[in-house]
Amino acid sequence: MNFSNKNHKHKISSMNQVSKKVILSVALVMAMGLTSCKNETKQEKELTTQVTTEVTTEVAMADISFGVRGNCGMCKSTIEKAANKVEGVANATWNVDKKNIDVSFDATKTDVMAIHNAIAASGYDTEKVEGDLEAYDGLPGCCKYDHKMAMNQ
Ligand SMILES: [Cu+2]
Repeated sequence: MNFSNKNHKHKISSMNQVSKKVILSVALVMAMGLTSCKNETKQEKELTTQVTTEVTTEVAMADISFGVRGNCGMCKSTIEKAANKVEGVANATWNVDKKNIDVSFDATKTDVMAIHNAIAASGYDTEKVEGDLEAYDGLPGCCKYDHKMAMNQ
């Protein structure tokens, strides 16, 4: 009687150990599954973001540099303002010594000629479009540049 009772107890405790082990390993597998799922989702998101950024940069943004005549700081302000007014232009910097302008623009929104035309409309010659004469007449005296001035110096 005593003996069998002992044996019975032993059986129960070993059963408990087995089921504990099973539960633990199931929990472990589930936890690992969850973790790896989360990681995959994160990685996928990161990849998608990277690709989108690269495509946007490659397809949309363009940098150009072309000649624009002008004399001084006021010319710089007028020329850059005219270029920046064109929708899609992100940045325009005119160089007073070199007589040229660097423009970054979104090629899906505008094109090079639209930028030339906008600058010419403000009275300034570009290497492709002559400055509007009426606008030129309205420029301050210091800005009346020489129409034969060399560009891209
Ligand atoms: Cu000027």
